[in-house]
Amino acid sequence: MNTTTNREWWKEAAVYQIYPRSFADSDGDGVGDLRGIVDRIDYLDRLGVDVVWICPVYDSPNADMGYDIRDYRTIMDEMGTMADWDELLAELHDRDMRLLMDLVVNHTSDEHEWFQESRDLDGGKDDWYIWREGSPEEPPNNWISLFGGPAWTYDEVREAWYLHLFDEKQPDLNWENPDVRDAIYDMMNFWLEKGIDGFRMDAISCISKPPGLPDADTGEDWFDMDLYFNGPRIHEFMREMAAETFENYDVMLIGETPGADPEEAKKYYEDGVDMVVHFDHMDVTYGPGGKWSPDYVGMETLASAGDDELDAMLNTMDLADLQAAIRYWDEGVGDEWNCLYMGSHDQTRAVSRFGDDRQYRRESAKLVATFLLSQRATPFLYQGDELGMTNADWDSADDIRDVEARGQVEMLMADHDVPYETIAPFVRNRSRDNARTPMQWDDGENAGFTDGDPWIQVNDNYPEINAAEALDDSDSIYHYYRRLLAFRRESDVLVYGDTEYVLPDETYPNVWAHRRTLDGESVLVVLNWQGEERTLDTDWVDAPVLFGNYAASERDGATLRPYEARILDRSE
Ligand code: TEU
Repeated sequence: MNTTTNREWWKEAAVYQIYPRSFADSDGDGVGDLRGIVDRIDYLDRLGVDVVWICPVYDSPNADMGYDIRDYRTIMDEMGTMADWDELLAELHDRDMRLLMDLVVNHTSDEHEWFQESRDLDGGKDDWYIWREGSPEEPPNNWISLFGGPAWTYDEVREAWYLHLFDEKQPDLNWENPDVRDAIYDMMNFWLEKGIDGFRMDAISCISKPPGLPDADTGEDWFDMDLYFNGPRIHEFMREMAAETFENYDVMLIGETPGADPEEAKKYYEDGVDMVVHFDHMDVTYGPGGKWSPDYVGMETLASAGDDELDAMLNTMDLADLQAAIRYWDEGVGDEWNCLYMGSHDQTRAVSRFGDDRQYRRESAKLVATFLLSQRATPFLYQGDELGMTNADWDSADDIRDVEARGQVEMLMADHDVPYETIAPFVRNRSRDNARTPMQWDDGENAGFTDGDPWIQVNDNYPEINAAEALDDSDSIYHYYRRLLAFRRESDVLVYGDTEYVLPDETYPNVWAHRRTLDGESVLVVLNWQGEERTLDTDWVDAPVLFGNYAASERDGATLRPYEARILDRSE
């Protein structure tokens, strides 16, 4: 049973994720920057978040928008200078807020000097990446990249293959080599010494590779990537990293661990990681075949159906599956801790995916907020979700900036022999670019994001959906998040309480309910996850409402309005 005896600041905290490139541009080059964040800290402070995680701002050629690092100790020119970064940290700390940096150490950019030295056999770093000799016609094994296409590229300079689990411009580091590990630990200590409050460890479950790099199991339309994750030396590496780096600091550590289940997660916790990022609740909205398989909808339907219909088809969700995923992780980690997010820079927009971004945008975004902030997990808010920002239309393939989406779109067009227009609705519901359109600050040009040409298109709906409008409107999604964050901060039961899962069931397949209980206090969270009213025949639905997304005057006893969310007082 949970009690508050295991109190930790990072369990009570709310994290706000910033994608710096798309947050705020202070110098008119069309790319968001550190000074842009500094200028907006009060906005975050007012919202009531405690921790800010910024996606990579290190020097990078931006093949994967900063996740391909050229120099770990230098700030990317477009983002500003180290002095700007120092100021950001100081300004956050002044407000008792903390800063997490992204740690990308499974791979570097191919333009990193380590890789340049490694591809040159006289460079002294032969063994810093994962190289294999062989015919340029035949890759060393059958692995495919997580972004699609082969996981190997033949390097003409060294005349050998190198492994990249992600893009070809992201060669994987060879963690078997102790010199590599030392160089990484050194770099981590550089940032820890600068006073950061933790790391979000990118794709950290990928760093240990299986000996001999055997072929993966594969069939006609499936490919098993299990071999890529949680390799045989992963926990040895993590423990060594802990001892050499973060164990010596009071920091928050979040492991992004694709391929981990709760049992595996517990091993990361033993290594010193505080929480892991899991993906099961995201996967529930995809059809059979996974994220980039449109076969269950079919090309003809994609080409002919209307937007509303397609958005619904491409975001199918059985609420019972969502609950199974949440429960699996909540119960699976036992007394340990989870984090939870409904959107990120790698996902589509939360309201478009889990709500209804057309008819019930405001109500459903607030329902998603209530869901996120009422679980036993540290909540991660993604920039713009507090405004109910939505997915965008991607009318032309030239507008796509994301390396994953670009590759997948090319493959889909070639495999199905269709023009881009046929795939466009799929891009609207899958591409990571949806989360990367510029933050909508006001209804001015480029949504107030930049005075220059934005590096990625601005969502057309900024005249209606923007921060200025939201701040002025006490009933906005922003203010709902703000009030709910304040409510959660004061509520031990919402942070630490045990969870009991109540609905959905056969009678109420689209109603979510869960109870949180702690030391005799009890709340019941009920969410009418549909665009229709639903009357509940229970003895609890009209209990006193502690928090809700409809005004008291709009509430109707046992009848829940479309996307209504209530937190009910059920203490004895
Ligand atoms: O993502 C790692 C990861 O697991 C991705 O494959 C993720 O599942 C995918 O983006 C979903 O479409 C991290 C970063 O979050 C991502 O932005 C980077 O592209 C990736 O690592 C490579 O560094």
